[in-house]
Amino acid sequence: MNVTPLQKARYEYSPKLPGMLRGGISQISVKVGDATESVADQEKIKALFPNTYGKNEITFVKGSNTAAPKKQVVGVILSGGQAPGGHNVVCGLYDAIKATSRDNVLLGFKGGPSGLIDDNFIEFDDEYINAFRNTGGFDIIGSGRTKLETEEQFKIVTEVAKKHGLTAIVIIGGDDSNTNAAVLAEYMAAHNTGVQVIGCPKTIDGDLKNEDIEASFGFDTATKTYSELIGNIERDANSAKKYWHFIKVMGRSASHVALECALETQPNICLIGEEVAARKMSISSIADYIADAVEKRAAQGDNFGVAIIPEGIVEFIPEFSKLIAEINELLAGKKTDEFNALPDWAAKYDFIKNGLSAEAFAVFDILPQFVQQQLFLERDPHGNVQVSLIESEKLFSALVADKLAARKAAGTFKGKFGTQHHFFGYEGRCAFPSNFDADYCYSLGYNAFMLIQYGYTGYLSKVSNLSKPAEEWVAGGMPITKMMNMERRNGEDKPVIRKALVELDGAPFKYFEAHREEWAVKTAFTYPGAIQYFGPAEVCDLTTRTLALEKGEM
Ligand code: FBP
Repeated sequence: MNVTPLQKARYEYSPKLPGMLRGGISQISVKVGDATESVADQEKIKALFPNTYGKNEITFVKGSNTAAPKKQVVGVILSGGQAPGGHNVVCGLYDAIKATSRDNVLLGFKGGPSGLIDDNFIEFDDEYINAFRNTGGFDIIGSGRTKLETEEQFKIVTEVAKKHGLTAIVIIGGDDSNTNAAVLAEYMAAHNTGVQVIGCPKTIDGDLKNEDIEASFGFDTATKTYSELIGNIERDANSAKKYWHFIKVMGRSASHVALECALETQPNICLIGEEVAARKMSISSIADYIADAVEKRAAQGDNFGVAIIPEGIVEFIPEFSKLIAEINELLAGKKTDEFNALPDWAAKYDFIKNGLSAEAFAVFDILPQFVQQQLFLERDPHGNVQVSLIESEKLFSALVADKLAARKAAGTFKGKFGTQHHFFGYEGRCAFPSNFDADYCYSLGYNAFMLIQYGYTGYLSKVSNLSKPAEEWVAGGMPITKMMNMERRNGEDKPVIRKALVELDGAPFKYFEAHREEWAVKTAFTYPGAIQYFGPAEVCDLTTRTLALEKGEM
């Protein structure tokens, strides 16, 4: 393998562990905390998880290791979208396993959860692992989005586990994958398989967090990567002074990524989906809001700016969600064929006009034609509109252009409005993990093995106090059932980990809200620059603004 100088230097980096996990496995003892309850729907969750519900919170402390010695054969999977640091979770797990006994084994199941079903695996050794230390990506074993959730799948996993003599499975994933980890843990316990299941909190979207999990890994690196790029664009905009840049950033179900990037770069505009939903904003009112900033800046001679748009924005706009629901209905079943057989867009447009309610059609009709067509062309295997494929950065720049044209005609807007569009998503998911993510992930993996060694199952590896130096981090575990509630999913009531949306009364949003009016009109851009891996801690080990604000440290 060709190795770049940075890659080589990162191989040598020693991730920092929380103080209580330092000094060797034999010096890690366990402190059992309080019994837990789920965040809501306690009786229902308890009934669904009779073997794993209500377990105690766990913290590791310095002291003699009292875990009963046994040979450990652990299987690990990476699940869902890539997030920087995933390799280090595997490395931390491997190092803890091997530090306990060289006879212990770590198997990596390939291509995500389906690797466990297909029994597609490799056994890790030092040489293999060393080539992935402190690097980005999930290519160490690959990832996938197959869901492990049916009884049939659990039976197969049990067979695979039996074949390899697995003592534990570690699932590295987001809220859905860890919900499934909890269900698998319950199944394994109910069937006396002896297989423990431990989860690790991953997702660049930042929406797997709660009072126990302060951050999902990957959020730090991904937002720093996007913020570097946004800062560079801001500087370009401020140099050339001729474009408004519309930048979409990843984050389908929550706007944490957009918010963090805004806190890092102080753009003129940043939309927050949760606020749009709470204030029931319409497409037109959002376009007006942006156009107002363009007009005010133009009046002071600044015909340039930067607007950040979260990937999932359209689903937060109530009238847009209703439109999508009606389109899905309109094309259900055989009607898709009927629609596709129509000769041209004019005929299709008539079909749509006749099929939608007047309210939904009014929304459809203000969309630029390329978005109207995207709504009908890009469908998922179930025939539903793929909202994530809608180019919302182009949608809003087109709507703002319409608004400004009308204002120009009315004589209120006298400036220019040249635009550029960007989508930052995949650029950040496999970046070399920041020191924070490298340390956090390694600690999560190392800690996951401590939970296994002490016999716990159905727990999420928990490392907290993250805004402090790693020495002061606190390592332990929390029963996944504690984070669950019942939600309606695909027409059924299901126990799930509650997804964390941006809280409009939380410190990060409040900070943004207090400054955005000024940022909208002034050129208040800030330029974070590239992630630094070597150098002073105040530059290299900085966590996110979101975390600092949540912890009251900013
Ligand atoms: P996870 O929730 O699995 O961590 O993935 C998040 C994400 O990166 C989103 O931000 C993005 O919308 C999505 O994955 C893209 O998915 P895909 O890789 O399937 O295109």
